Amino acid sequence: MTRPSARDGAVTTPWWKKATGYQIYPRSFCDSNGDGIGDIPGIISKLDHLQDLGIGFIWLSPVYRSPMVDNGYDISDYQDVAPEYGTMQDLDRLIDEAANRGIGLVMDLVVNHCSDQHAWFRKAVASSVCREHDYFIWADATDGPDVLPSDIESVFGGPAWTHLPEVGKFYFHQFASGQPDLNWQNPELRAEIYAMMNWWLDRGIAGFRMDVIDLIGKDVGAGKLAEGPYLHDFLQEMHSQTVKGRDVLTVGESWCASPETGPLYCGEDRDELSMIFQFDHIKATWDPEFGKWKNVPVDLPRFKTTLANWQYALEDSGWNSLFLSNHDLPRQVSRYGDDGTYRNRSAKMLAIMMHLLKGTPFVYQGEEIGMTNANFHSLEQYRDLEVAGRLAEALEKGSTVEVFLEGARRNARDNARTPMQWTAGENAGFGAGAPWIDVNMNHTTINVAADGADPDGIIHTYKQLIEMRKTSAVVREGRTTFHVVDHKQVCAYTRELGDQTIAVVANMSADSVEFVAPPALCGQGQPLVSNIASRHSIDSVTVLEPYEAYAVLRNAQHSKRCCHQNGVVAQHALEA
Ligand code: TEU
Ligand code: CA
Repeated sequence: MTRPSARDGAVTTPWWKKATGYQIYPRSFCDSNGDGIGDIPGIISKLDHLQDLGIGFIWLSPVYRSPMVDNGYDISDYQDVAPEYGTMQDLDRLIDEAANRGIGLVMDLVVNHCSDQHAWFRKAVASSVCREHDYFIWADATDGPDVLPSDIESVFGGPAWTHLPEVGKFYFHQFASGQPDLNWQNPELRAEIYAMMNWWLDRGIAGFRMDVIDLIGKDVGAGKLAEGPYLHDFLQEMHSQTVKGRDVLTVGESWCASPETGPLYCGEDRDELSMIFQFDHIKATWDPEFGKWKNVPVDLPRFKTTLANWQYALEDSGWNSLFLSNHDLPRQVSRYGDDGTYRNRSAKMLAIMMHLLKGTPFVYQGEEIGMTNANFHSLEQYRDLEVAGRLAEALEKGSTVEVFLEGARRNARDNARTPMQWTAGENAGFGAGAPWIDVNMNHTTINVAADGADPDGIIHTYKQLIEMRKTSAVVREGRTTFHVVDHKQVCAYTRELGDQTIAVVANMSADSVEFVAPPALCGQGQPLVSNIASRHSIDSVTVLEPYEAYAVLRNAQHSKRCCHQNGVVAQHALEA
């Protein structure tokens, strides 16, 4: 295990600032027994791929016991593994086998809500006077079962309240009705959650990714849900009761965090989280009215502004996570690049653009080989409960099935959930049986075996970037400055530390661009990484090829003279 021990005492860079994470969506990663569902033994069989990539930790989407209404984000037992994914023994073996390869395991913690099949909820429904009843959020049906307590809506469509005749009350659920919200106001509930977290930490996991953590401090009566009044008190209490003194990573998912509130979660003096997943740069590309269900082109200046604002907000205290993809988002090459002609080049461009920012990068399974959106053509191919829930709503709002399906093709969550493409063979090498969701037809050309064997494969750029973060202080700590934020095609920034500067330019468009660079970007240096041919300089006028991206490393003397060293030398210069 490369994770340094907290007992060393020395104030060093935390391991997670040098590491790149890799998200596994277990249902879709690798199926070891042919039942069509990915599983833990399947993950173990692919650990060499992750080691080869150089990643430092896995974020494992939920593998707990669950009725799988929302693919495991509805947990019925926090201290057991879903039988379709394996056993606790399998999970312990995964922790060990990953550790043998220097990889930590970060578990998904879903504690804003649980499943309606969890023993807590069953007891809560059976008796209004038991301890567990107050673990959930109830409202009296004063005006009868048809009059909702408030007009709060579920994220998946429909009301956030469901009436239970056997209780005579409504319970609150911000997601599906099978995902009742937990009542964080109850101290006994919080103590149970902390005990559960410690039980996992004692098993040797490397930390937690915390699902919708910005929702736990809610005040439902006041309608204050995200970033509610109790959020930071709870996060500080959680920290002191669980991770304090342990050398682990915590990353909280917060759809509502802003550059103003971001430092509250992860500022160095806050004792809350290591970092958060914020979504400003994702939401910046959605339609103001129909959200992701109506396709609109990416507004690049807006997108860059959000990335820049977050780099600046956490420059001195706090830490960014860096990602464009996860199991809830479309494939990044399809959304921000070109999944046709320029797939290989634009996938590398996005990797270069994101990985050279300050923060901890997260690679979502398949991103490293440029996997694309699912390309589903009928409603029947979708598996996600969100699609059905949101279709009804879009129609009510006056949208059409065609517009909705086009939006879904671009942005539905299932785009990221098709089986991992390992080979060109049957079921893309995912498993022997028919997978639970259709395999992308393009697996015959886009797969791990083909990409890895191609010297020009996307994975090699990922390896290079992941290695740079381990070895280079300027990649990790350099101060970020964005340039030409208003430019409609080019993303450009510099990172500075001591006498070293990394300058990055990325043409995010399918056009060749005559790019006029401001003086701060210009200069000779050493080629660090590129997706076409290596370049030694950014000139005041540079013609960038479609989706071209490259980075140049300069140090004090480079600005004066020309340099003819190659990328290998540059790598050594980084390490110095
Ligand atoms: O996601 C939070 C969430 O709000 C997303 O569902 C998102 O809003 C949606 O994709 C936008 O349309 C987390 C998990 O990542 C997600 O998979 C779960 O479904 C959700 O929480 C509930 O646990
Ligand atoms: Ca299986």
